[in-house]
Amino acid sequence: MTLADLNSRFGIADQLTFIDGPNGLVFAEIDNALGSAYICLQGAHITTFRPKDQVEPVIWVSKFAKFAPGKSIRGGAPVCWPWFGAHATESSFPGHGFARTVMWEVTHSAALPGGETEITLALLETEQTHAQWPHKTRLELNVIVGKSLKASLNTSNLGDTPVQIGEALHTYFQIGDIEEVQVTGLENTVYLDKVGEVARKTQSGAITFNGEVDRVYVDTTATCTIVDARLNRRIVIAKTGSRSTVVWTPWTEKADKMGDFGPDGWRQMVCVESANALENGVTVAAGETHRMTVEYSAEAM
Ligand code: TA6
Repeated sequence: MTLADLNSRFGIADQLTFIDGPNGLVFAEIDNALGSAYICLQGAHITTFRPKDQVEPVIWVSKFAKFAPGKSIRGGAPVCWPWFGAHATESSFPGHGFARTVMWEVTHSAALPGGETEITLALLETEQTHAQWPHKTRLELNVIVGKSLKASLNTSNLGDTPVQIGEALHTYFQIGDIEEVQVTGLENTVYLDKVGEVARKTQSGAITFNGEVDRVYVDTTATCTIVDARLNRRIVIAKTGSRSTVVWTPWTEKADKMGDFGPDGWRQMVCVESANALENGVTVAAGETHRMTVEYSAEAM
């Protein structure tokens, strides 16, 4: 669909416009009285979100992100699906699944009565995706942009046998400085610590950061909060349909190796990812739909 077709079918005056981005990538630009966001049609990738009452965006995107076809974008809210992390058996398959690097199509848009803007995208399956995922499923992302950002990642099983998925909204949140924030909500929760010797531990108190952190918290439906003293705000991360939360900062060495954080971009982000990972993988029965939802909001401290 051309840009003109997208705008005539799904554009909304003064709220939603489709624009050309770098390297032929197409973006939905959402800007209403309550908030603004950009969503790349590749990966249905929300690249940033800012409530109008916030100076700083709530969602971080790297100034050195590679916006290129087939490449994951550093930052935003990458859709990890239909597996999280490395594929269970195929090391050649992409980490975190293929959803974030393939094209999606717009299927719906609406101006909501409360002033929010809604858009729905669906993953476009190809021979390549079927080669990695030989199941009859449909994946949709519904996004509502307002004072908060709501997203719902919906997996429908169109086949006649159950399918097992892993998933995450691998969201990078904008913060003042990683050494001055803490994440609350996961106290006393068991996690897999992926830094150094992989081990299962239990969270004691709030999460603070003074080095690389890469943890998959399991069996948790908790709302998490990023308490940011420097930006004098809290970012609240509420979720449903998710039993894992991943907390990640690459710190300097890993960020440098990844090459798309820039010199110190890692200081201004922390990932708090609503997920279903490890033993929290989801079995979607034939004919059923599994929904994982998040709501991101910012409030003054
Ligand atoms: O969610 C944390 C994590 O699994 C880390 O281990 C690190 O690999 C990160 O995701 C980023 O992965 P990416 O494939 O986006 O570079």
